Amino acid sequence: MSNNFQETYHGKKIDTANILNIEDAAKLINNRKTVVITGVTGQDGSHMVDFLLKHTDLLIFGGVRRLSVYNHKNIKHINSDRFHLINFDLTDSHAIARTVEKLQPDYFINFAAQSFVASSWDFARQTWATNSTSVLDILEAIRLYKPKCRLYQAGSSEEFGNVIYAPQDEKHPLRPRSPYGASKAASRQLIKVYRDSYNLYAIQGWLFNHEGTRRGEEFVTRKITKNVARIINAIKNNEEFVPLELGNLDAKRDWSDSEDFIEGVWMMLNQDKYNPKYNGIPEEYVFSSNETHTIREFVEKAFKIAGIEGSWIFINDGRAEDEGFYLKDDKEHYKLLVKINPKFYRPAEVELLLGNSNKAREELGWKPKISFDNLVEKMVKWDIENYKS
Ligand code: NDP
Ligand code: GDR
Repeated sequence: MSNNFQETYHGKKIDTANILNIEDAAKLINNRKTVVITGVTGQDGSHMVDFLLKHTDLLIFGGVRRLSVYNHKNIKHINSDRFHLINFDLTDSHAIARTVEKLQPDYFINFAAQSFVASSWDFARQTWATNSTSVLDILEAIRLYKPKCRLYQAGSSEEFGNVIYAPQDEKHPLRPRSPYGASKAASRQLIKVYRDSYNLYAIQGWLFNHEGTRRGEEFVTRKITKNVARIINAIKNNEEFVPLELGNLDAKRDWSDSEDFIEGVWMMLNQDKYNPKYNGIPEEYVFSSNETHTIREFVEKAFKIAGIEGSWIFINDGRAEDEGFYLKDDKEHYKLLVKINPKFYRPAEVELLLGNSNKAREELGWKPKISFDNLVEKMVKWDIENYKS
């Protein structure tokens, strides 16, 4: 991304001038191999840009949609002539077709989505348009304009939903519990139909939850680590603070590090290179840590890393909402750190996710590097170091 910034907002650079239309982007290609990555302002897309700049010589076009206030903090560190932003919106089929026709990408990595499960009940139709209809548009564009383009579509453990066995592997049936989960299950079916019908290299992994310091602040892990930083800062300064409010503490998730999964996505897209037994038909894989933890455990660990040993205590009659996470000070006073707010409960919950990623480990040689403990520590330390009141 060049440094031709034209405006500043609250002292930060914004790069409106550098977002290319497709025709101008096409002029930059000059026979180079190209990848289109959507969702580059998000967690996974931004890590994928970093990964491909480091490990390949691909020309990278990162799709961003038009917003009134730019949110490019996950990509503002990137300064490379091989990375360019393009105007792109998943809900515009013309934009999708134009992107594939004019850029002729060798890879299309679709990380963009309405990715927040809780909002998918409030915006079910928008979730469907963004996560499912758009995938049909991408598949059609690839079929028509660049059938050799390899497509990665971001699938989710939320497709397993109301699980019938654990750990969940590639054979687990799709039993989504939210409009989000249903939208990803639908895109999986579309991908398979197009792969089988037109012989496309089009795949959708099942990625279990993955997190990190670029994670959006409404997802539970980052919400916890940001609030731990806020609360520890208040305690250190002897200031009052409001407790962190959460919903269901007993849901279990299989959490990993986003950067570990990015490498796995690239392996899935290049099975001819990574799988010695590859037979010309791409496989789909589960990516997971193969461990599960409750939200409660994440809370305990995050506060502990910040130096706070809290305890869960029930007040009143022991309803779920009457439980809190408390800090007892040296004068035997209790301070409420975390409370339950039923507004964060979902209309339907996925209670248990526990993955089995052995197929990816055995066939692709993929292995995660960051453990659950390392992940929590990394996120808490980052948020404490970067805390701004
Ligand atoms: P994020 O929420 O961090 O990023 C989502 C990205 O999608 C953002 O860049 C957002 O742009 C973009 N986007 C949303 N709507 C549109 C649109 N209409 N047109 C163009 N871009 C759009 O998600 P993650 O990086 O965490 O996840 C990446 C993908 O992987 C998603 O598809 C998600 O559903 C899926 N997934 C994620 C998992 C996880 O644990 N992280 C697990 C399994 C699957 P903007 O910044 O403008 O909002
Ligand atoms: P999830 O992630 O729904 O698994 O989807 P999220 O972090 O939002 O929720 C995980 C679990 O925590 C419980 N929870 C809360 N969640 C949020 N966001 N806020 C709270 O206050 C809270 N309290 C408890 C939730 O009920 C849930 O059980 C993520 C997304 O990245 C998807 O895009 C991806 O597909 C899946 O992971 C795999």
